[in-house]
Amino acid sequence: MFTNHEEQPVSGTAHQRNDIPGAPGAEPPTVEEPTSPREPLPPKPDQSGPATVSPTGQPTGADQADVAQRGGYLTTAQGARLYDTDHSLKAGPRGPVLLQDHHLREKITHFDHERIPERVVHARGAAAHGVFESYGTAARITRAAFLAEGARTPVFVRFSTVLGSRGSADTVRDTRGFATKFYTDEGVFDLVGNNIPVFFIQDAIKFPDVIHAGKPHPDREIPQAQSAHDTFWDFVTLHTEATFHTLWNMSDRGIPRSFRMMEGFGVHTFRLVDAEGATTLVKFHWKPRLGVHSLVWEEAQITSGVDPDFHRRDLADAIEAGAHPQWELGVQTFPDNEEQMFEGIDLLDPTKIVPEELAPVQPVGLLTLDANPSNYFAETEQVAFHVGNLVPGIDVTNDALMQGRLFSYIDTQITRLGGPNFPQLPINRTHAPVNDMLRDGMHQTAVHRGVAPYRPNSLDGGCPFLAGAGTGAYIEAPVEVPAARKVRDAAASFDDHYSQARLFWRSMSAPEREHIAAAYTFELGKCYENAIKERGLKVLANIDGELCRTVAAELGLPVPEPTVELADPDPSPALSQIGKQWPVDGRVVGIVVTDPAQDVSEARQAVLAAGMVPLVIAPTGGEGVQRTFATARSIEYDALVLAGAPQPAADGYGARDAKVSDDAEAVTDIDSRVLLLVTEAFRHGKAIAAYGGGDAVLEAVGFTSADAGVVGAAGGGDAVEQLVGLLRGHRVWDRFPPALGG
Ligand code: HDD
Repeated sequence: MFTNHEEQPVSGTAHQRNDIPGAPGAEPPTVEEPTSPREPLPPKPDQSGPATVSPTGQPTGADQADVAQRGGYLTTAQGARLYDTDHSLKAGPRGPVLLQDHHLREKITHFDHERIPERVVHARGAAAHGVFESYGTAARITRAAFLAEGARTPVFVRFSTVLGSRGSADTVRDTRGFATKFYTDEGVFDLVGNNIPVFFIQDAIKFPDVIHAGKPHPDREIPQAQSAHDTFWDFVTLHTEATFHTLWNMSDRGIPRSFRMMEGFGVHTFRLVDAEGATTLVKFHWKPRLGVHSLVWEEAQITSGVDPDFHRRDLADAIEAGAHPQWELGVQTFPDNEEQMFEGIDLLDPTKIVPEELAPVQPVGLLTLDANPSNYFAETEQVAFHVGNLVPGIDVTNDALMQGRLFSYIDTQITRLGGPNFPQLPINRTHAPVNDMLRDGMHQTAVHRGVAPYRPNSLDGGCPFLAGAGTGAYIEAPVEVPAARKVRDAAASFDDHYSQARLFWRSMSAPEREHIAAAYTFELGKCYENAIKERGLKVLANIDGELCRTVAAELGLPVPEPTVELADPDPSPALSQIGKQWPVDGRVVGIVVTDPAQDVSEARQAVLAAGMVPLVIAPTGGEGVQRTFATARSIEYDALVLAGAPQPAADGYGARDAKVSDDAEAVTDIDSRVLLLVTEAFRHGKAIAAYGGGDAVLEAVGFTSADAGVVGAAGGGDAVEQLVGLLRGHRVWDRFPPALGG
């Protein structure tokens, strides 16, 4: 049998390239799109990269827009115009491909090298551009120019998970990275923090070990992006300094609702230096304007399958919609005394917090993320953070974790970004003039002038000269180092691995405690080795007896005795996420209609007026419909409006087909996907409002307006008004059973 293609005439003349545009005999294009070549639109203001100065501080003369995607015609990398990019150059249409096809070779060779190694940790991330506006309140303790009153500094922020590969899911249980690059006039300052204020380990020398334990097992490379496996729990139960960080991971902080709703922490204690050289120790905090909110575990798991890009999409959508996320930067301040302790807490131990009730967080500026990256690879993937990127007025301390980081970040980029010139990549370029004596190397893009990259010299006019304190030099704080013997050891205070974990537990509300116990039960329950589960319970016994008993009962294992004396520290209310009221900006409200043509403009307008996002969910697509019963899943919505009486279910989606309920009488007529949507939303503590017959759906699954967070409404506007009140508390917490000390 012949294919259509084989039936085509294959005579030489017919196949001479007379389809080359403009060639003699060329046919006019038969398709309407694309139209004639035209200049592409200029980049949007938010899409231009950071200022393009060369590493010598000179304008490069080649703005990014000048070298990428310019002009209407396709070209080679060398700028030669192309007439075809879909066919290899062959000896006849059915003949072998010719080695001389330079376009083919250029195209495939470049493609073969498109990927770079992913980050060894924090591989999966999303980022945004923004601006940091300083209040000036930190100016009394630091000379950093970007913290002076009214200073505005461009920033780039990358959020990430730690353990998963680049292609893993967003909503896994993990620590989140929160790394901020401030392009200050005095050089780049990077605040490379996390959404958890403490770390697993106290000394950087253990970092490879904790990461080897957390990453997938080396034999089968499973599980991906999970801590629920033997090697992770083996490590954190043998290195009990990890207890506090692990407790944060098992709490709701390990599954944030959104990057926009996470706190950020610099973790280490930093040293700020004022204009006179006086020093203050500080811990940095980012406080989200929208509050700190989390998913519930089942929601996080479903999301990993339904929308693995959930956090990435949420951040980009919010920024595109103009709902620019904001955080206040704040500092806790401590006197820089010889002990570097505050109220008995060792400030050099990165596994310890200082409760906010002891040292309030003082706001020093506002971060607003207002522009999405134009190109994921160029910006989000190639951005290189480094704890050692400091500016005058901000210095490091002797925290052994921080000290190791000062080496690691610059080193890792050599492998990841292919050489030492990664600071020249557009996203990494400082906005301050650069005048270094670093030369050559892979991917050098600067054309350095002069002959004397050394100093002093007599050939390049003596340049460059050294700056001093009066001319903006970065001068390390002249801190005394007490006489000491070289040791591989840590201070005795580093041995306390439990008291702050207990403080955290005691600060949690009842539903938060229940979630923590469930998380330990799940994670330890996923381990194969009983010895690891038993060791995990021993750690829990040293945090709280009730927590330990609850998890032990679920695991079917005996309850161990604590090995330390359990003190009763005062709770720190600031650690709990529940009980406050927050803005509802950017929250997503699903409006379920039973007919795509149904008018829900009142409800939509009310949602928009409240600064939230309405998504209309209908049985099928249609004008004004954003989701259908086939594409909607509860995890996407913070609240639901059931607008209108249900219609008979489509074939195959009756509740009986889906086994939603045994009560076939009541539910056979309603689409099982809607019933699933509502039952999941209810189980996840989401507010639900019904009007215009929508309460029939509630009845079918056994809910009424007597249930917490379920409201009957007079119409769309009323429904949304009631939902807003409920959404301010994030979830309907009364639906979660009071447990564990509640
Ligand atoms: Fe790290 C990346 C945060 C300890 C070594 N780290 C990385 C990122 C964040 C953090 C947010 C992603 C940056 C980005 O978006 O590109 N890391 C932390 C925090 C720590 C910490 C808050 C403890 C307080 N890290 C830490 C130690 C070491 C590293 C102790 C090594 C000794 N971290 C790295 C790294 C990474 C990294 C291997 C991977 C990719 C990169 O640096 O650029 O160098």
